[in-house]
Amino acid sequence: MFRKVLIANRSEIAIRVMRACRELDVKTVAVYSEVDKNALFAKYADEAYPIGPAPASQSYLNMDAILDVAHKTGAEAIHPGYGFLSENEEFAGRCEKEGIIFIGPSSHTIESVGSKIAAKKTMKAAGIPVIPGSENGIDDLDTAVEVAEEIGYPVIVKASAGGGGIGMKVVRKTSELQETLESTRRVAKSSFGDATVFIEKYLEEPRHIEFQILADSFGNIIHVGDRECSIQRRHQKLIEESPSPIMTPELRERMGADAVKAAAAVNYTNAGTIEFLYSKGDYYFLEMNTRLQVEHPITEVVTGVDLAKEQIRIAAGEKLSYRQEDIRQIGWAIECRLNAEDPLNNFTPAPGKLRRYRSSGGPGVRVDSGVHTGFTITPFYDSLISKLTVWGRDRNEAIARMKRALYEYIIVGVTTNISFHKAVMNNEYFRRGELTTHFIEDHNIIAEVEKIVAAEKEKGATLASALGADEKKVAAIAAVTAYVQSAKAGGAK
Ligand code: MV4
Repeated sequence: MFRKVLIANRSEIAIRVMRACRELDVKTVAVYSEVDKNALFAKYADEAYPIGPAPASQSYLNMDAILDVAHKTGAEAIHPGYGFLSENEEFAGRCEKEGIIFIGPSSHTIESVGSKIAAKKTMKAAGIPVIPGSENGIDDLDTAVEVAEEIGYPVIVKASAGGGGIGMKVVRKTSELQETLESTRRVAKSSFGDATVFIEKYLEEPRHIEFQILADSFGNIIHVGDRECSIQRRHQKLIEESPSPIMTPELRERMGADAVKAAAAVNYTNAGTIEFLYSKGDYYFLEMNTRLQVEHPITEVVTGVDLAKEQIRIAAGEKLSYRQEDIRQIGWAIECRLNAEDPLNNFTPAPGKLRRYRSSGGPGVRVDSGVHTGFTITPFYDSLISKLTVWGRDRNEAIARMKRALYEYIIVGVTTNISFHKAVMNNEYFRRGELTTHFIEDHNIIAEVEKIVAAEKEKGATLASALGADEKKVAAIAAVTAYVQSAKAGGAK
């Protein structure tokens, strides 16, 4: 096992990885940007070093500065967390060259799934279902028309180097094809430096289902079950659950076996995720994520597997400590991402200082967070405040716990999306497990959020005037009132 690991990330995921290190008796090195000097993760570490100014390009993406700290502190390995350098083949490659172990797959594996066209070809050759479409990049209209007519409209044009939903557009008829081909190529070139695009059948209301993978350096690969991540906004996941409400033992067997095959096809090692789109009873390989994901806690909660510790053990050359038959998903987990953002203003980030922050707890509740009262959420990084994960013996118990926990949160100083999560937990389609990637629009969730926000404001204002409190205290009182009211009402109604 390593003696010392550097964590090249910030906030809750840096803490998550350091917790794993501490349980493994491994010393931790944090690196932080100027605005994170007083962040919890920097204090949690055994050692912490500044790596540059706030903009990520000058700090958390600054390979030279990070590698320099690793060498100077004698860290034997680097855990990249998610985002930032976690799926950067150049960084993984530099670690390999400089004798530092990158806690993730090889730079070669990262590169081989970075191109969507190449990844799709590899998976198809391995016998894994892929969405019908062009085998190669498309640069002329004639080929595009031919492919589109063969698979039938609607089709989607996607950037091969794309990610995060950027560089993809739906085409519903031939007359739109030329313009979309050109515009998608332009976006692909400017966003990813590679104009290559491809075409595939557009699935109208798919569900996003993914499988967690663990693979060691001895050829052992297992899957650690499924997650469903259909509830998202502009390709930002907001709610995830495990298992997927549509999962059956037979489907899990088939998809899980394909996920393992997919990992084997790219010589995968460490933790990874195989994403599938599910539509009308069929599933298709979508892409592979070569990192520990934001939503990993739901898998940990239903399986008992500590994914971060497994990652570190694998990187240190240990064999997988589980066989496939040891993995069982017990009960139900749901994660809500609590962000500083305004669901009533297009989910626009709402950075600011947390004047009060109190999270939830109690039975079946797990909180992964990197903030504290007095901490400022800056516009430089994503606006995650807290990942709230609950476990229940079944889906209904998990939903009831989530509602109870959401009402226990007290956050004053920034606008959050907690109201959005309350609305979803109350939605009849959500409660029935009827999810799609268009869930928020399809069920007019924002109208429900408006009602919740208005009711909570009203409650706060009434109490504030009764107490003769000034304007500034109203928000704080509203938050406390919600907490007290929910306790009185039994919370999870
Ligand atoms: C699709 C699709 C429908 N049909 N491909 C969005 C992110 C990118 N990685 C792939 N995405 C999609 N690809 C075909 N052929 C719908 C989406 C999609 C989506 C996928 C997963 C989760 C949320 C999504 C939201 C909108 C669109």
